[in-house]
Amino acid sequence: MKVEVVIPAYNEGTIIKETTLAIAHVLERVPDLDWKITIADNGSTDGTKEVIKKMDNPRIMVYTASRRGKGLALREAFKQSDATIVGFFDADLSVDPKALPETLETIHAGKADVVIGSRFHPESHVDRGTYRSGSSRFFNFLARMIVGVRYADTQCGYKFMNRKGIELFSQNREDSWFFDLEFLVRGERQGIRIHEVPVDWIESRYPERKSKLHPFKDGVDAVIAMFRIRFAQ
Ligand SMILES: Nc1nc2c(ncn2[C@@H]2O[C@H](COP(=O)(O)OP(=O)(O)O)[C@@H](O)[C@H]2O)c(=O)[nH]1
Ligand SMILES: [Mg+2]
Repeated sequence: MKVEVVIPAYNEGTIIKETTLAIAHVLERVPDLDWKITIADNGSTDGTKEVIKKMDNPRIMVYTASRRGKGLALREAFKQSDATIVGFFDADLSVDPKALPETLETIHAGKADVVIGSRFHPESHVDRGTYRSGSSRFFNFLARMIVGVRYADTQCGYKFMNRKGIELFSQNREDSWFFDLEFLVRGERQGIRIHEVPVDWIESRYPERKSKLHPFKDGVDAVIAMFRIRFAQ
């Protein structure tokens, strides 16, 4: 099994090494796994790229995306991958990487084309403030109303897929935060098998770090994006 884990990273220089090592630690212990970790950066100015280069590990690389945007960086990084399973993991390590072996096995065994983490799964353990948790529930409620998506948690920073999922991802057009929603809607329409799995989630594993999300601006953009996605072909 050839696996590539992509970490989208914009100015994550202070935490990227620790996150990468934590994921590598889990991957190293999966038997018969040919793994690689790619940091998908685009224009970080805080030395994110240099931190990774200094690690000097042939399994850990940097991909430099052409423009800003988490969705765009992931789409470009996935496109250049030749792995059989590709996925992403947010740089703040909110999802505990111990979920990885089972996720990979589910896809490898052909039980799903795409596995996505859900913070609303009954078996998930979630450490998250009331405000973030409430706004996330509201986002998912609106997504169900406006776009008609049926997944409980479209935005969790943990999604893995086989080549069918990778092909689906390449059809994405949302470059920013809402690429996940577009991906899932398209997947539902095309009959891709998407499984939601529980995750252990700690919102602030790195207490010093601030979210890159701007609650008001990104909230307004979210509603606009939902309509754009609903009416996109
Ligand atoms: N490459 C890239 N990554 C980004 C960009 N914006 C956000 N990210 C990454 O997306 C992930 C999620 O960001 P985060 O601030 O944790 O968002 P939150 O979990 O919704 O608060 C992190 O790994 C960020 O570094 C971007 O423009 N480019
Ligand atoms: Mg986060």
